Amino acid sequence: MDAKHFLDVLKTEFYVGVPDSQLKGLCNYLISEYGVGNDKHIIAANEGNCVGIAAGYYLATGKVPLVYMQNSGEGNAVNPIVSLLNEKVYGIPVIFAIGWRGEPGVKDEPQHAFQGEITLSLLDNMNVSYFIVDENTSVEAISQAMESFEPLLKDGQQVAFVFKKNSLTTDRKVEYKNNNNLLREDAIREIVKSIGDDVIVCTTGKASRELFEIRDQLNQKHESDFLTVGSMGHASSIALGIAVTRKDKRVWCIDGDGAFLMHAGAMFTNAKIKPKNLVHVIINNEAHESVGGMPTAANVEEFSQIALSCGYEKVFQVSKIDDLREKLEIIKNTSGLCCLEIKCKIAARDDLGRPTISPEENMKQFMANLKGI
Ligand SMILES: Cc1ncc(C[n+]2csc(CCOP(=O)(O)OP(=O)(O)O)c2C)c(N)n1
Repeated sequence: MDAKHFLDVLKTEFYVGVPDSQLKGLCNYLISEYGVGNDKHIIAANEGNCVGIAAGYYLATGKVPLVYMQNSGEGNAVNPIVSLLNEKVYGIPVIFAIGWRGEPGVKDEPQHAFQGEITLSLLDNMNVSYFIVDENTSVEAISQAMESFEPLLKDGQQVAFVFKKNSLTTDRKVEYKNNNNLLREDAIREIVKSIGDDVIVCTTGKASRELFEIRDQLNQKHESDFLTVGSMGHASSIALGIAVTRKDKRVWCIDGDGAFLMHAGAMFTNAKIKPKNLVHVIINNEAHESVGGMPTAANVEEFSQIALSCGYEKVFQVSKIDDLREKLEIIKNTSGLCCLEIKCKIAARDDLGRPTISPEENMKQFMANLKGI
């Protein structure tokens, strides 16, 4: 179904979400129609923020907003849904559009499996009524679903449309680009080549897929890398937990700007603890490249300066490979909590694969390696 036809039925006038590859049609339509970061359409740092913003819109207008997200974001949204929107609290009506990754019976990546299984029951538990949309769902069916939702919304309840794969499209073309030249994959390769057997905790999305393939290309094992395939935004916290426990090992967190923003409070915790052996790399392409290139929530030129303000001891920003090489040498030869921001373009290889070992195997190898070194 065309995203425009879907939205025409809803008659909503305000949209807030976190981008999702399965909702690319909706995201691209909204961006081409309304732009982003204004009084019509906002991309938020995380799905809980989306719910808060939507609630604010309702308080200001009395109109029902649309919140869009991948089902992996349900967890981030649970608290404000049940303690803010729910009719036992304020009773704020919201329509959700949820991309259903890991739908039972449909092949998908391991991090989506359990979330996919519990997607609908989580909605049930939160008293959010839902309608499932697939490739063949008609606009009439959406209209009927909306008719049945109307009394619930009037009653201050929340409803959801859950989108199966390929069920939302758009013919609008949006080009996502920035002014940077460095490719994320090349930056990650440079880090891998430079850091010997130091430990890496890598963020959700294509960065981890690239890291996995880079190790193969270099004939190296995967045992030094923890791939944070799910739990977007928590890579630097995982790295912190390792760093404080293994003070003898340098730990590199490879973060994305979208992931960093999703749980930006982690940076403050890192800065408070100040492990001398933690290097927080932020690949800043100003975009959610892994799910289609949509812009991230922040308009931040220099994440490294934020790190400095938080209390990181050394901060660097690079946008060229030579400069990256040079800064990696400096970081390796000093100690202290460090942030290395790498400005990258919004791009990835078309033939990028996925890790060929399971998360469980990744963890086993990682732990065995950490124990032995
Ligand atoms: C809680 C949650 N919300 C949304 C997603 C979907 N998702 C996976 S990767 C990604 C984009 C990550 O962006 P960024 O950290 O900037 O890295 P990039 O892809 O640009 O390298 C998103 C939104 C997710 N995995 N988890």
